[in-house]
Amino acid sequence: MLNDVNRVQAWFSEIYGDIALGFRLVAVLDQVESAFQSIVVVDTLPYGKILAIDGCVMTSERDEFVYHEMLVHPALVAHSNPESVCIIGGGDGGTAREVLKHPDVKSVVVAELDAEVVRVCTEHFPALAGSFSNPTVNLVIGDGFEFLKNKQSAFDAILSDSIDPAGPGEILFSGEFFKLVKHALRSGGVFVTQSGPFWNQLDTLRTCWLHLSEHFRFVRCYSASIPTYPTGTWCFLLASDTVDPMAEVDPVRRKNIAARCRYYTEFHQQAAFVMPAFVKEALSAASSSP
Ligand code: SPD
Repeated sequence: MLNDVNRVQAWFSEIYGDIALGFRLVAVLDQVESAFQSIVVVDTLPYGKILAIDGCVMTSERDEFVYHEMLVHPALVAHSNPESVCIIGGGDGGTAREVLKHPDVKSVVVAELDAEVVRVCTEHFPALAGSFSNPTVNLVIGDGFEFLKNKQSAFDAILSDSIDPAGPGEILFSGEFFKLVKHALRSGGVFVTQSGPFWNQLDTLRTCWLHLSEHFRFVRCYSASIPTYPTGTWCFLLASDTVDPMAEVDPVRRKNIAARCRYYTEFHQQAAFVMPAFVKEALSAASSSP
């Protein structure tokens, strides 16, 4: 039974289709209408500060490490020498922070659409946005799709740290975008994109899989447990012509990175890629095995 205190407590909720994911609210810390989207920072009891864009949770202080480690490390550990890395989106800085853990990396460019995201994260999420002050990181404010248009064989790894596939984020899940990615990658390069939950976005996952399979020899799906994202299980797609992340990946590289992580372990290089049978089946129409 609810007591009076519980009755007046407020919640921050993400509405995701027919699902609502709620967090007990402590305070609203920031609210901005940028030229592109609505940006909110709230403080919550279970996950500390949360950044939400257009009502969707992007990151939280307490579980951000899962998403950022898992977007970056399976690909960069598998690549034998990732010197030049491009992040599309990534305006909170968390992905760049993880990329910088790789000693081979000589340059990181972050192409973020919205300067307001960077400003808000610099103020409220210094543990993430602090990466922008590293001299290896070059922050470019502009459209990621346009940014990649002029790039030919420029990067060893491209990481799409996007918002959900709606509004300004939609194009980052298109076949057109994946074609640009292919041209912008050096030979031996690797691409990763966040690709939503398999429970509610299996169609998006499958469509991205099929598009990527048109351009890359290996397309692999993996997942991570992210409690602040709808359904709690989030997928990623990794694509490359030469890098199979599940093949013999140097155990020393795996261990060295795992030693600096809180979620990624050397075993995730295999285990994270084990997908449930129904997801495997949904992806099986594509050209390489899920
Ligand atoms: N539904 C949320 C998906 C958000 C993925 N990108 C988050 C950006 C964090 N760097």
